[in-house]
Amino acid sequence: MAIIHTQSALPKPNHNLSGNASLDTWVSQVAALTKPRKIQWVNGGPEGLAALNGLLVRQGTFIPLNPQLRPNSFLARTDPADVARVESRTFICSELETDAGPTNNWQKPAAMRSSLHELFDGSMRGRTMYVVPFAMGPLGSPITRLGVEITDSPYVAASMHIMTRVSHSVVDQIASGAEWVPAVHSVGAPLRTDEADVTWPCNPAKVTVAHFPETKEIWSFGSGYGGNSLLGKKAMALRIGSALGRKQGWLAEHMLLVKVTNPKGKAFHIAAAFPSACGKTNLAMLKPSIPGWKVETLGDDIVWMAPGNDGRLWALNPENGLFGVAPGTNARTNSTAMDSLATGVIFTNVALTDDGDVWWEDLTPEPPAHLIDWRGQDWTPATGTPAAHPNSRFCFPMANVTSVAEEWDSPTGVPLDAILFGGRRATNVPLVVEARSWNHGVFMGATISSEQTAAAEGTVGQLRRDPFAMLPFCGYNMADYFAHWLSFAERLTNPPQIFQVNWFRKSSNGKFLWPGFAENSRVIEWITNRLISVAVGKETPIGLVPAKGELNLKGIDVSESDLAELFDLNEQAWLQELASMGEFFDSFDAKLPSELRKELELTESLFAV
Ligand code: GTP
Ligand code: SPV
Ligand code: MN
Repeated sequence: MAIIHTQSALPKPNHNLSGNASLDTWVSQVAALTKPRKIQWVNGGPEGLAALNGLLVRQGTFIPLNPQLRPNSFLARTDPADVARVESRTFICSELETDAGPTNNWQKPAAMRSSLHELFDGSMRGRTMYVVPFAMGPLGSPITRLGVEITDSPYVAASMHIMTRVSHSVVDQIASGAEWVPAVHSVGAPLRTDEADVTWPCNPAKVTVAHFPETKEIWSFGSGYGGNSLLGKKAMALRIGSALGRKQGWLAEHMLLVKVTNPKGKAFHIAAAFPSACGKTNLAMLKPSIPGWKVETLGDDIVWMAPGNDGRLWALNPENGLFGVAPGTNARTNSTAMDSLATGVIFTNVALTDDGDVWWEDLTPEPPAHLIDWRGQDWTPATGTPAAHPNSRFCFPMANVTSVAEEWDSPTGVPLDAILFGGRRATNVPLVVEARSWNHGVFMGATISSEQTAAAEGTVGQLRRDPFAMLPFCGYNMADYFAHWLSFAERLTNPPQIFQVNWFRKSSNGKFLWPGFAENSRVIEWITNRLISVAVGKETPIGLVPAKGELNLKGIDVSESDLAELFDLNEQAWLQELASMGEFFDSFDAKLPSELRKELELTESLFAV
């Protein structure tokens, strides 16, 4: 059960001091700069969350949903200009540009500090400044890292209660000398005393999400949305986390984590890295369509991994909740998510039904006759624009997940058997391929490309390299990150096996060739059969694919020709693909580990034979 629900302590009285000198000094300094009307410490627990929810309802940011249909749940509508992560305004501020690398936006720390000083000066005027102490990972686990987020958004403070373990015991641990990450967030919309507030204050023109990996600090300005503002998530657990992991010998990854049990009762732990809005939440809650199989959820977005004394790679989800894509979620595609959404959910930018419930595209085969859309406007099927924003999201605690594995908040994590890399690829990339070796698997991760989604700004559908699904989240030079991954060949005596998957290949008429969702269990079956050598596979230049008859297609309607297309390797197209990978590698100059170039050359040579 989630720690925030078992905590019995009442919220600490509202005062300005924690009793810890470094924490108190930082809070006072941030307050002196941002000039809030009031400072409020939050301490987690259901009472703390309920108080914030109540305030958000009173100020109009939260619309309470019909308690008969969706108890204790709320709808928030953002400013239409604040709907996704803003990668172009996300910065890694290392002293040296080469430590941020060619895939990150870089600014010199001193220059960024001076811009931040200007942005945050008086930015919380007229607002309450919340101080939110939180843990990423189970409290008391040696893997867990602590943070404190200061925010002037009660929506962010409430969401942090779901996404992280907010607890006063974090302050106690900091007082005893534990390391912690300071994170400052402001919506960047100061209020005059005579001015009425809007329901979603923000400052889209000046969004700045800055990370200082060397001093382990985070500053975020202007956006209240998701990863821009819930700073335990992408900012701390991935960007600062990856930089820490490099120094300390572990990995912070944009991955889901599941426990899969086969019909013989053998359990496997699998992590999978797919880019934003490419299927992690859905695979994390997979309900297998094949008889006798079980999938249990350990995490849906972030995994921290470290070698254990047994030479295996151990994995833990540092989050306490899910912030998942709503559109496309329904009883057929993800009934577990639907069941888990029954109560205690914050919805953002979905549509509101006339009976006070939520709706989004594809929730039901036929849309309701009337809705209020994500912008707060009347909507009918004739309106012609989506009723829910394509990046609309639901937010609920892991404890809600009806398929949650009991080990999900185990302080040790779980030993990994397999790692999958994937993306949205309409062409070229087969349904599943197994890597020949650890280094080949790292090459697969390093060269993942995917069509862009609505999870960040940019053109939806545009193909881009998104190595390890970490392009927007790696806190240091991506070439050093590749080298760090390669170094695990020596750190692990029993490494997880690596695979690449692609649920999104399309036929020439634009239809998905693979039914996906529950049917992905068939691919998981082949993967686990490979792990226990029940399947032998067939070699190709890009790795091992299922041999004839090894992919279980009993009970589904995938034609022979679609199956052939799902695994088709067009030599010409692949030589072009490899050339484009080579160009991507060139962007890292001499920093690119030679092992990756070798894997590229080996693949090219295998196409030639
Ligand atoms: P982030 O939270 O942004 O990191 O995304 P995510 O990787 O968790 O993505 P999610 O599982 O929420 O999926 C995003 C979209 O992909 C949803 O609209 C899903 O319906 C769709 N999707 C997920 N799995 C499949 C699949 O197997 N096949 C197809 N065709 N679509 C899928
Ligand atoms: C993603 O974009 O990968 C997400 C959503 O998981 S957000 O938290 O907004 O980054
Ligand atoms: Mn994500």
